[in-house]
Amino acid sequence: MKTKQYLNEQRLLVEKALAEYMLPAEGLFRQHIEAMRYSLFAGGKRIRPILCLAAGRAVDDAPAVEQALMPAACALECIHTYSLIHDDLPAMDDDELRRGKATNHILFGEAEAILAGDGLHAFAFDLISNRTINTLAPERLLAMTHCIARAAGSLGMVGGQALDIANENRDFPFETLRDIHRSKTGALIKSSVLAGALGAGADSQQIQALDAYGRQIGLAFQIVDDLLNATATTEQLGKAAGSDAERGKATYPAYFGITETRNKAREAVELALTALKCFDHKAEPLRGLARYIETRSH
Ligand code: GRG
Repeated sequence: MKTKQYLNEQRLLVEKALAEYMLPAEGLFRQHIEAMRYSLFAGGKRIRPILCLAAGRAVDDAPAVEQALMPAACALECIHTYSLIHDDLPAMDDDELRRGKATNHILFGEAEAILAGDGLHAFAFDLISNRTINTLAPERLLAMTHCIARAAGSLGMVGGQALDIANENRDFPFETLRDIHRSKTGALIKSSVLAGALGAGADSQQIQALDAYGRQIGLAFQIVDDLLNATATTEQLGKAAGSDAERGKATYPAYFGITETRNKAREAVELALTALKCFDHKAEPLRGLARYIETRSH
């Protein structure tokens, strides 16, 4: 199956599951849940949940496994969406456009947007710990929960954002940029792969290989994000293009120029593909995803 078709089918499956799991906007907390739903259903490529499902398939392609991974896959999307809402706030990147629509705080106000992000963050762990929708063995769920919580927190995404903010308007060595990318964006992407693998019962050799794959595609994803910010249009991206240069942000293109940055993204994807050597045809979706990450246009 072509990667484009696979991505489309998986995205629809994830959206169907999100629609089933997500709290309805009714009752006492209607307005708050409305704000959460607005960003969660505003579109988005759903790459993190798709990676989780694809990593599970690489280990065990029984349809029941994919079904069993769905709550965790959706939890990853909730965490990602919360991070986007908070990242867009005036205190952070102060953006007005996300996924082609007004950002959460523009529509609901700053306080509501903070709470919508907080609500989605907590809801992610509600999903992954809810026994009525999870069929995986408790020890697998616990391992996945720890993997995702660690990646989302202070040693991962939140830590990376803090490092990014602390270094704004400063000159810093390339190694710091690499650390920011690895934690701010890479950690949640890598944990999406590992959570799928843990849920599907991967052995230690498979975990080691997927750890390397996840690290490389996480890096490639942010390098390409830097490239797109510098080269694509706001219409293509559904978010402000050229904002990194405007803010004088350190990025891969700022360090290396466009051509060398493209080479670095390709190198990371090649390393990711090499890491999958021990997997058979069941890892084909993961291979397609790595190539897609290098060539994506938004
Ligand atoms: C805790 C107050 C508080 C804030 C946290 C953690 C955080 C703010 C922000 C996370 C950092 C962040 C948003 C990194 C950018 C990652 C990135 C490249 C996002 C775009 O992801 P895509 O392209 O987006 O997958 P779609 O819209 O397709 O889902």
